[in-house]
Amino acid sequence: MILGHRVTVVIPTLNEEDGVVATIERSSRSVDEIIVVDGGSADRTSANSEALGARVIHQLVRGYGLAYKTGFLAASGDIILTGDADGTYPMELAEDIIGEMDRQALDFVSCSRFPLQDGTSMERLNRFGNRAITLWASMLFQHWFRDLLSGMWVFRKSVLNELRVITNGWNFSAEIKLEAMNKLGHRFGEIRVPYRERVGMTHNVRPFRIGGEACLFIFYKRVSQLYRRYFMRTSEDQIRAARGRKTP
Ligand SMILES: Nc1nc2c(ncn2[C@@H]2O[C@H](COP(=O)(O)OP(=O)(O)OP(=O)(O)O)[C@@H](O)[C@H]2O)c(=O)[nH]1
Ligand SMILES: [Mg+2]
Repeated sequence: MILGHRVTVVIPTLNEEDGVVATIERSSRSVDEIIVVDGGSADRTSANSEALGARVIHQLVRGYGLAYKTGFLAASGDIILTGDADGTYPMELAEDIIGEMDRQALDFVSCSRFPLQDGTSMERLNRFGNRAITLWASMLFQHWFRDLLSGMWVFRKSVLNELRVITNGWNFSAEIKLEAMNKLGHRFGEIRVPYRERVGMTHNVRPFRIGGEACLFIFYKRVSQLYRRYFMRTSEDQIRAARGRKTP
């Protein structure tokens, strides 16, 4: 338990036998559960995770977003904390972040890597891509995001009911934050955290394709949101309107 909350850590993995060890070892001893969702690793990722006490779920269908959906369904905590299995995110800061979340009455926190504390922790191309995509989303959605593609989020599991996250691939990370910002309003916030250099080799070998797809997806998301707002009122929108909240 952390500050009275039951906390589940969800970590997606694909061939991260070294990184997953660094990630689990850095997680706070006070978390209640660590779920590793493995996308079919051919190395010792699963064995290393189990040896450190994590519960490993083998994903049936590949995909970064699907891994998270699988992990969220299995999580028993009332707070979920996520992070890449490559030792880049400060999992050890769970207590500080949850404390801040309670203080600010936030339901979804995205842990921003920017401004980078250590300039060498992220390759120049990655830094440019992350910044450019974040700026693109900020302009389209008229909300100043600091880091749309951070892989570390801390949120109350109950808010998942309010979010409509349709993607199962890499765009899941952008979409869950866009949804949280739109649907939760002031209950969404970004908190700056330190970011470290990756442990183990990268598997994300197509940055231009992934970056291009992210830009198109963000555009699609904005257009579909505006379309729903002006032309299509779903029962979900009606319920929200009846509760007196702004339609996203
Ligand atoms: N379960 C599962 N995990 C995945 C899949 N694809 C990627 N991952 C994991 O998702 C996390 C994020 O992927 P990364 O390769 O770190 O992506 P990135 O942070 O954009 O790239 P780096 O800067 O190289 O770290 C890592 O822990 C991967 O192992 C998948 O299909 N299934
Ligand atoms: Mg990573």
